[in-house]
Amino acid sequence: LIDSISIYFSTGPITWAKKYPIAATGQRQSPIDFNGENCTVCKDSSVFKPLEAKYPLVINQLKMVNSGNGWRVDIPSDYVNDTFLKGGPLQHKYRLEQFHCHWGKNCESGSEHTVNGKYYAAELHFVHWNCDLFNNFKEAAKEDKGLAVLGVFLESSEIKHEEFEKITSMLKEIPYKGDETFIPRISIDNILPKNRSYWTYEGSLTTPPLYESVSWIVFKEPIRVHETQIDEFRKLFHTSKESKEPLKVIENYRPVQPLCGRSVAFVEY
Ligand code: 1SD
Ligand code: ZN
Repeated sequence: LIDSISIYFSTGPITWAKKYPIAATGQRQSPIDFNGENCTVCKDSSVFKPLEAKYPLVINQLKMVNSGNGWRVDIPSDYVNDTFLKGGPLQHKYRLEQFHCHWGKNCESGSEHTVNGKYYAAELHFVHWNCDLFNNFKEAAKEDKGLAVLGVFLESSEIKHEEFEKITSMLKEIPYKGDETFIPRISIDNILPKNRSYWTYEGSLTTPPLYESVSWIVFKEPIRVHETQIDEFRKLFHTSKESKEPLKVIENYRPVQPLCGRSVAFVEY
């Protein structure tokens, strides 16, 4: 079946090094594995200040697009100033730009970061840019300390995640690349895990141009969503409506990259 060929082999990670040499030569590429050997545990606030993430209570009319590599939700400009991520490993204040997701061909893999070599079914990325040093996301995206991405693992379960359903129920409206729709009303806080323990390290974008500009903060506690909610992701097309060779986004995660001597902190709450 032509529509079930993974984009991994057509436009995915194994094809990147040719056009983006940093994929092979970079010293701070993402994602990575988190494990007992490479993490320093910080149990108190002596190393970092508390992490503070603030999002509007509810956001109305959030635009969601099929980017061709998955779905992406853009934060409307009138809400951007009501968002911030600061503290923890961050020396500056960051604003939320968008969030998106990575997944696999089944729930056995799909997350980008792994824990002791184990994959979660999917991984959400909340992409923030440094508003102390830069004027906008685009400027910040290529610079050291430019971006902070908050990662949230998705674990497949038997229970439907009600808030997350506000996203998954709208995916049928954006089957093809370039399609757009609006999520009527959502609360970002309700799709974040309760426990705020996290791993943090200095890394990169996980997709081209793979800029080494990201301070990663990945929550340890996954959110639990129903398997059928993740199934909806795999119905999205990588191609536009007009394409004669339709392909679906059934796998859009990058495999783990070498640590290259970087330190990883695990901050426990
Ligand atoms: O994969 C996303 C990519 O789609 C884009 O959103 C980029 C930000 O410019 O971020 C990467 S990622 O590193 O957050 N996966
Ligand atoms: Zn991502």
